[in-house]
Amino acid sequence: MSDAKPVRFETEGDVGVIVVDYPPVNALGPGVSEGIIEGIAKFNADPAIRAMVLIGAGRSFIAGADIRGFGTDRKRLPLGSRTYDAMDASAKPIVAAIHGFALGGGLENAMGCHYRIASRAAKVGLPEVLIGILPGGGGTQRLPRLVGPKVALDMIVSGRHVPADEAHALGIVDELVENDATLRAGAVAFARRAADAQAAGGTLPRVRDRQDKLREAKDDPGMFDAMRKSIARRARNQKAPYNCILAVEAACTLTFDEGMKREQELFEELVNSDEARALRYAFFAEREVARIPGLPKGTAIREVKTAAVVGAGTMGGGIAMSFADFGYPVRLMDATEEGLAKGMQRIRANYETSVKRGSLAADEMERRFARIQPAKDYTDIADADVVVEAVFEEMGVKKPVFAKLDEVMKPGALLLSNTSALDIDAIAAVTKRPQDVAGAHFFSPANVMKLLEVVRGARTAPDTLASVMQMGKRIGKLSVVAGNTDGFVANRSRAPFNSEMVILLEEGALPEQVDKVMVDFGYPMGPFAVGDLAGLDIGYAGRKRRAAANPNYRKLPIADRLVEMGRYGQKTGAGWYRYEKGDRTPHPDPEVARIIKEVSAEMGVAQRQFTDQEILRRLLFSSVNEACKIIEEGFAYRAVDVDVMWLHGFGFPRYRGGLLFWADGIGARAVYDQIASWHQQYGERWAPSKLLRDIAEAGGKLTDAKAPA
Ligand code: 3H9
Repeated sequence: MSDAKPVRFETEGDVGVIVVDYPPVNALGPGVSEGIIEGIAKFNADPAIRAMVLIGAGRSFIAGADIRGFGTDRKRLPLGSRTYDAMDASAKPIVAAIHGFALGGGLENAMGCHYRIASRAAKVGLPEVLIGILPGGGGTQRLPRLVGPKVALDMIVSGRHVPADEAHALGIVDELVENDATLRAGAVAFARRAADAQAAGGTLPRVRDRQDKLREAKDDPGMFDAMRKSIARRARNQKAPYNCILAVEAACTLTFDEGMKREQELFEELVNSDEARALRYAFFAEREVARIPGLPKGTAIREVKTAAVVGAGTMGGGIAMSFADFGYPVRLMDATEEGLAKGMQRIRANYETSVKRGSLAADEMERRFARIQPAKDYTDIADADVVVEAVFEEMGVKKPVFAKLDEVMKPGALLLSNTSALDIDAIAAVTKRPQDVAGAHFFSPANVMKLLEVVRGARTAPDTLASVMQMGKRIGKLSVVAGNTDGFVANRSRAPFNSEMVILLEEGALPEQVDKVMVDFGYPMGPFAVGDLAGLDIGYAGRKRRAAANPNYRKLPIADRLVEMGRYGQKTGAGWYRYEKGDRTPHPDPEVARIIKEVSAEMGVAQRQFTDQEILRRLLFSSVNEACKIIEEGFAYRAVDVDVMWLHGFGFPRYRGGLLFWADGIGARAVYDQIASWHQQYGERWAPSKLLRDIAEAGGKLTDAKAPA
């Protein structure tokens, strides 16, 4: 960090400009708020200045409080002496000039100003809830006064980013300018007009004085309870969304100053909570995974402008949509004309569903669909910058595709395989350019799921890896690098969980009991219900493959029996649960309970009762142990890689940080001791990871785990 002050003061004739310059995103780091206060005092004292503009340097207005400061003993200015208090007390008008993002404390500062003007591409919002806190800089008191409590509740409880034109329509922003380049001039002109209006006898509008919009709560006092009810499921186990509602409610029932005090109390309840710590960890983990250790500085990135996808099945179609959704022309090919036609139809149907649901405009759908062009054969895709193979998950099918891609694709094209487990080196070996080959494991549905597991083969070139990571970012994915091990990082770390959940049944648990424990923990669905949704035949094929390759493979006879009886899950109306025709609700099935008993008896396993905690720990500790092995063997760089995969690939509850962050909450020592004891009881599958043992013995943290250098 340079010695340069984070806030500087400039003048444009009779307008003082307060410029926040604290890269990369103008967070309210040390000295920023103090600098804004100093600027307001300075320009108020300067008789040559009639009005002020508050603006951000670089790519954003202000992205909010400095999140790194939370959880430390960071000092905060006391109530009554903060930036917005100085704004409220200012005798001269202040105009916030917003470009990029005005988030959290950024929007709170903007709302402290008398006026707000924004560039059309700007976004505003109060996303604090997403990091487990609430807008603690007056946001819960000022926003309801500006837009009414209903809209304020929606924005604050969802944390969503609101585009400038919507913010303008809502009254958050007073005026729009076309682009960032004209923002400063527009704001200075606006400030002069404000000064003229003031000179003509007008008063300065302060958001804190507004009452008109708060009346909405008097007309509809039930809105707060309705909001609590509507979030009950998704906000379970969390406190921040509820404190947000309480704070907005306070804005409607208390005076402004009392409301500010209430906001402060509700903020303090949250800022050091487990929930907030976990969400902050997740926020930084998602950014950390983009950093690839050991990547040579200045590694050139291959620019991806066009894409191709081979295989027009569900995955291939979803991958093609992922490119099209972010503006890339993409060619889709398939082994058969019929497969291609079906694939194109499926894509169209998926888009149409989004239009029907209202999440996609019809004209935007047409633009996206038009970007996906069917390709007749390999020559049609030869000039694409990247090709993603998404054919059947079998080496014998994938290898010939890669041999063909090697033949036709232009030099330097990225050759990616969408595989969830197959050996990427074996795939690369059929080409004469293994340096250009990597795995690109998309999760299903590929156009929806954010995780992209990028698999680094033994010969994948550093610039290939960096280019695929960049490509992932450009198509809206969170890309995480994994090494080439069976199941890579995501599925390998998840595999023991998948076995353990069925083994629990052998010992006396029921699918509905296990599912309830995991839903109560925070998963959107229980693992057995998810299995039924995905189709039980998929896991069955994988188990057969692994059992054939490894005589010590732990078989799962109950799961196998269901599949052999034709119970494939939702698609056959029965799996771990039974389903009514046309309905996806899982119903516990006595027939499944009977099969479980029967197979367990055949296996000679005694049945017993389980506590919820034992179920939870049996499932998650098995994966914690495996994740440690993966890091120890160098297939994941560090703990955040595993945690981000669990958050975005498997629906692990975000407010628990991630698998290894959660385990740290219990403590590496306690986790290790339990695993060691299960090792004694159950044998080899619970053999503890050496890395886990080392961390436990050193009193360390799993989130500090790193691959050997
Ligand atoms: C708040 O305001 C509380 C107040 O109500 C009251 C307090 C009392 N702090 O995401 P990017 C870093 S709470 C510290 O890759 P993008 C980020 O880690 C705050 N650092 O860029 C990254 O660092 P690195 C409410 C921050 O263009 C770099 O900036 N605000 C912060 O994809 C670039 O970030 C939020 O929750 C921060 N506030 O997205 C907004 N923000 O390069 C959080 C970013 O070392 N931020 N960094 O990895 C965001 O949502 C996105 O960063 C943003 C830009 C949309 C702004």
